[in-house]
Amino acid sequence: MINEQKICFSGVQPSGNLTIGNYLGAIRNFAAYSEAYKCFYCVVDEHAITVRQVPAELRRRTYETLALYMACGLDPEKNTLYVQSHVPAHAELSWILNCFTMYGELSRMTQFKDKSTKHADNVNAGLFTYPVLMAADILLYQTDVVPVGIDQKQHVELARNIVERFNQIYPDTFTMPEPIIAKNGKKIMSLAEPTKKMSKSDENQNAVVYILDDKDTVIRKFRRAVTDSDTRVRFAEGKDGINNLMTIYSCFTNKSMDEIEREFAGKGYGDFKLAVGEVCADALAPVQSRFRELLADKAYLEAMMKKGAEEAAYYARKTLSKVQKKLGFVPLPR
Ligand code: ATP
Ligand code: LTN
Repeated sequence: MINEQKICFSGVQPSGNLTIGNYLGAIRNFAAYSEAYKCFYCVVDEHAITVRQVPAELRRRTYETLALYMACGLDPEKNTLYVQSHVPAHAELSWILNCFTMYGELSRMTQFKDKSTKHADNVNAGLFTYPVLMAADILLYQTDVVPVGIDQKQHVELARNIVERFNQIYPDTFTMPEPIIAKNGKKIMSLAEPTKKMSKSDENQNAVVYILDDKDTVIRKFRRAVTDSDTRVRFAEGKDGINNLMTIYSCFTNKSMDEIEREFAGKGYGDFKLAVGEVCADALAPVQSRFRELLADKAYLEAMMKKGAEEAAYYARKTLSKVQKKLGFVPLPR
């Protein structure tokens, strides 16, 4: 807690173009915390290099992710928006927390298992200790709440285990963080394989709707979405494709599944898919135009990037110094 205000922290990797999964499961919900919490929203470029990145693309996406935060309604005056590698305390605390995290705990992380299958030629130590860096991100700010999609819940739980272990040895060091998972949109599925999470690093462009896709593309992608041989729009077990489209429609319209079933009674999948495409494209349009404006003003983006990093570094340093002192590290003599 900073001056009695509760803290909210979350991050997004600049590892690809952001998807409506990132939007509905995470970013869209961030702005809601700005009033009641002191919020830190980070572009986690150090996490992104756990899989190979093309430097020029990583650089471009780092700016873009920051601009998207703002385009999705995060005011840089009310939230601390910054880039992880600009605040060295993340990497420093991460090393320390590595010494308080067990090999067995990290081996059980499902994201590690998935990504090491997917990138079998590059199962590097960073991929394995990824959740420790994420714990460092969270714990550096004495975070109370962490809004994330459901795929990140296990990582936040690991951060909680680290807090428990660390605080037991060195009492009152870290605040215990709580994951906050959106009720609707916590796991948007791939349009091509609706049993798999929609992921920005998916190679199949048709499986993924990007926040920056234009209206025609959005409509085309939904039209091609994999469904089933039933014809009625209804939410039911085994209808993964339709369930996913209904979830997306519900996220954008705030309608319940019952209301959606009634709205499309007697209509086919074709009409429904078109409607999903339209509400999605209409919701994304204002985000896209704001994004373009922001991206055209690099000086402003850089000024905000700098301001965010300075603010974040101030709070991060405080926690890091406290941790170093507790561990017995000798402070640099003045
Ligand atoms: P990558 O494919 O590179 O692993 P990603 O698409 O999973 O990336 P992240 O940067 O890892 O995206 O995630 C940013 C935030 O978006 C996290 O809070 C994550 O839980 C959320 N998120 C990612 N994909 C989805 C999804 N399909 N549905 C809901 N939330 C999601
Ligand atoms: N691992 C997260 C991104 C992330 C994050 C965080 C989310 C890095 N550090 C701290 C919340 C809090 C992901 O979405 N893959």
